[in-house]
Amino acid sequence: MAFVLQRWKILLVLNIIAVAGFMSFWTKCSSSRPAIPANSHSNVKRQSRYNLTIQRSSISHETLLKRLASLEDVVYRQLNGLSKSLGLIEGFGGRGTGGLPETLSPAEEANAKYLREKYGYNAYLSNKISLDRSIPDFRPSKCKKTTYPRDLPQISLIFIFVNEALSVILRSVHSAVNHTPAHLLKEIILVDDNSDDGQLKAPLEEYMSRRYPGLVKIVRNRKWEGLIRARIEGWKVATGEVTGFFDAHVEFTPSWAEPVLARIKGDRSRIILPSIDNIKHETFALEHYENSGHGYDWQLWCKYINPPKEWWDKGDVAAPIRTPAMIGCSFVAHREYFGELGLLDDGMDVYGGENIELGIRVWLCGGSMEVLPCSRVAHMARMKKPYHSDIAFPRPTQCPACGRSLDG
Ligand SMILES: [Mn+2]
Repeated sequence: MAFVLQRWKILLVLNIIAVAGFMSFWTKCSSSRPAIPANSHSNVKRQSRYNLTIQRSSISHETLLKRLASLEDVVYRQLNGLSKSLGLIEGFGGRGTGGLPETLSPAEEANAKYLREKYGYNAYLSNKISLDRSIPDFRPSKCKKTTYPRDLPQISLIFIFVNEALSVILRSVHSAVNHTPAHLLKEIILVDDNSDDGQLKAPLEEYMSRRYPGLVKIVRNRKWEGLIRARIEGWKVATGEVTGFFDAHVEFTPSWAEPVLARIKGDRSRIILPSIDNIKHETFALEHYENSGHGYDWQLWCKYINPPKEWWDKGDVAAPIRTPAMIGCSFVAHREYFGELGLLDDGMDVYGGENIELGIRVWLCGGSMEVLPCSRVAHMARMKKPYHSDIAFPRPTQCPACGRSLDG
């Protein structure tokens, strides 16, 4: 009997709690919009506080809508691609994936001629290849097993261009972002050396501000400066501890940045050159170049050179290769150290001289220059360059770093 009484007591208490809870919920709901008489002072204060709450709630509502809109934008970009409005393609897969050769259909070929002559490469095909396509990983196998510390200096990537095809510039930027760890990528700087192509003005700016908000700076030269001074203009606005200089017709590969930044962290006076592979200008196929340094002949033409015997004797094909010269389409230097070296000679108008001049400068100043087989960047050698119709003129004949003539 006592047991049954106890059960009843428990049930009664539970019922009272449930009813009390329901009543308090009902009271709260019905008082959510209280009727307040207007002529009481304290009630006016209460009313204004109430209005403020309403206002606050409306602001947060707006913020919420903005966030939803931006989320919608992200989803739109993922599904349709921001580049679609430019007639370009984002995402993985599609034509030219894996760096395989691609060709145009006869119908496409009819439209390709004009762009090929304008840019010195098959720009029509470039527009049909995804900005995010993959390319082969040509690193020696040892590099793929190497690990690097997370704590490396940040890099500013500087791309220079004049009247380059938009899809080629965007692919350079996409592959840089895709293959550089986010915590190491300080910014991307695009230096426009006074292009007259309308696509490289507002459409480029709008794309970058929406696709990579806050990451990309665009520098516009008011007159044609040439690629040396264009690189220097990019360096002036860079804020990363390290600066990387690239043509805007390159594609990066996985883990290209870590070995470079680790070597510069070890010694800031090293100028580092990723190994270069070739993007064929007609098919956009990738061509593997063997490990090599950079030298030059008596006419000061830069050329690939086989690494010295002692390098091969060490039996480590992943080791850095010390090199007397460089290739200007892709080099990385500690930002402040590069300034201390005197940057590049701003008296040079066309390409080629810097490859030799900076090599002489850095070796004379106690630094060094090396190629890294573990860092690979693919570069497209164009059929023609926009800088001068005759690239043999004018050739560099002076070496300011040495204070003497180089024309022998
Ligand atoms: Mn180039």
